[in-house]
Amino acid sequence: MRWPGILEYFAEYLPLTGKTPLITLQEGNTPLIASSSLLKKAGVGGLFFKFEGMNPTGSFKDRGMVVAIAKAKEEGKEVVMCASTGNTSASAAAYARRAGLSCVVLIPQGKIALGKLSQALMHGARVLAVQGNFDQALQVVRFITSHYPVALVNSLNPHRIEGQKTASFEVVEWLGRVPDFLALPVGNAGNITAYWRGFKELFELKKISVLPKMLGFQAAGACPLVLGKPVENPHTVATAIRIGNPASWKGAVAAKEESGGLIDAVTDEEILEAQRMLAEEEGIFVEPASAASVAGVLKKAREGFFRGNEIVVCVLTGHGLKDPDIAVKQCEGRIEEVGASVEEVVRVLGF
Ligand code: AN7
Repeated sequence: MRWPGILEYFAEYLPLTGKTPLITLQEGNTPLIASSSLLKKAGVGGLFFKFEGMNPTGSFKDRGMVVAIAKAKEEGKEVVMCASTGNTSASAAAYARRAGLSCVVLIPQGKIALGKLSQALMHGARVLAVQGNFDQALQVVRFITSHYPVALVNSLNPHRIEGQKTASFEVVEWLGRVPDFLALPVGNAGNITAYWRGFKELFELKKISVLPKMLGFQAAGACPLVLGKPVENPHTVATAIRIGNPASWKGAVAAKEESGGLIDAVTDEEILEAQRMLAEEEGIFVEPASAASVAGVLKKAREGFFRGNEIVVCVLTGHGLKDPDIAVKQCEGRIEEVGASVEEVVRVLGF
């Protein structure tokens, strides 16, 4: 059967009306991949990767964006706008074009990964590079979208959260049970809010009888939820989660507290190490921010947090091709130069 995308497949769980245009790029239905090698390092009963980088624009943002854009179109909006560390802008630009809307994105100048920038540009968005960070850009966007006829498509838009919660439905459906722990990177905190809402909704509908514990991981240089106060100048190699004052702060704290989970920080070194391990040992290429979920689970495993029989799902939020610069920079020394002859290549390989 053809996968129909989020709006059709999850219609009964979404705020759709008869007038909502059912746009789609066939987002959702992403792989839930069983870990082989990292499972041993984590020392748990089961470790699975929900690879959201397999969505049409390469990140989880497509699930919520398709809902937000469809509702903006339904409401007669012609322009949508967001602030973004990159993935939201790529998704907004693609879905806006799909729906025939104009798109304006505000990105922190010099701090967005090349793949994401290329997407926003290619999909024809107006790209404004703001001389400031994400948090400042979001403040501008919030003001403009509440004073001008422009639809806000950041995750402050409740339709974004509604769409993103569908990932938790897929986890339960494909796993055949509720995981004991759901680990994910946290930036603006929309996604942890959305997953928790999804699980709670299934619980209230009596489709599941237990809830997972939510494990959120921030970068150590951008971990306001761990510190309990905003970070004015956030910094991390994982530019996607370089956010100092998350919009869904309350949602993240509620997810942590209600589920009995935690929000912790991982260093840039731990993030990059997890990114390399995923690529080298599991064959899965994710962007640095996405590796924060795995870095976090490995850190907790070292601390003796797990008993050993738990089922853990790590959400891998974005594809590795989003940020080729960081990837190549880590491996540059491995490129070997060689002459264009059989003898040369045989010599270098030592055959
Ligand atoms: C790969 O695109 O905030 O906690 O503007 O791109 O829901 O913000 C991206 C966030 C994790 C954090 N992983 O999710 C944006 C943006 C990746 C991301 C997050 C983001 P939230």
